[in-house]
Amino acid sequence: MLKIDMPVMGSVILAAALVAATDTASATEHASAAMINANGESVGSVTLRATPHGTLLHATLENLPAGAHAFHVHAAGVCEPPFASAGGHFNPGGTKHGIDSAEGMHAGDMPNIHVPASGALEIEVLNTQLKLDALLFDEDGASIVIHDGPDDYASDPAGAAGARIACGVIVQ
Ligand SMILES: [Cu+2]
Ligand SMILES: [Zn+2]
Repeated sequence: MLKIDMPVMGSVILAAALVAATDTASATEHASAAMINANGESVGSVTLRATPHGTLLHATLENLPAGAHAFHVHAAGVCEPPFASAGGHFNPGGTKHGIDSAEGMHAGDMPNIHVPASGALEIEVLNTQLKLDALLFDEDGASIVIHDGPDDYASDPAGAAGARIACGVIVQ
């Protein structure tokens, strides 16, 4: 049995090495998303930068309604109003939604943003579960989505955050 298994194991290891090489090739240090509202108007941008501890997002936003809004990474890179096209939350781990959930969270889950009366906001947030790799940049891409209401950090699958009011495709 051992004589048969050895070559099989060798090819499995080779296949794993090829997959790893492919992943490395498609990983990137920087990415960005141009954010649009449901009318197709620009509401700013988000840059994403790989760090040793996750992805640092830097959002420079304007013309948003004041108040608390959910801020997520969604699984599809398609932003056609009303942005259902962006799919669900980016969730490569197959976990449940929510920063407060013991069975969570999604890699796309992030803290709410709080827009002041001016409608403009600049923030940085570190997403320790997000990597700018081939999982994020898969065939259908990924996006950043801002919701009308805040994420309750618990309700599966999307935090009961209401309508999607802004979206941006993440591009390398
Ligand atoms: Cu969302
Ligand atoms: Zn989620």
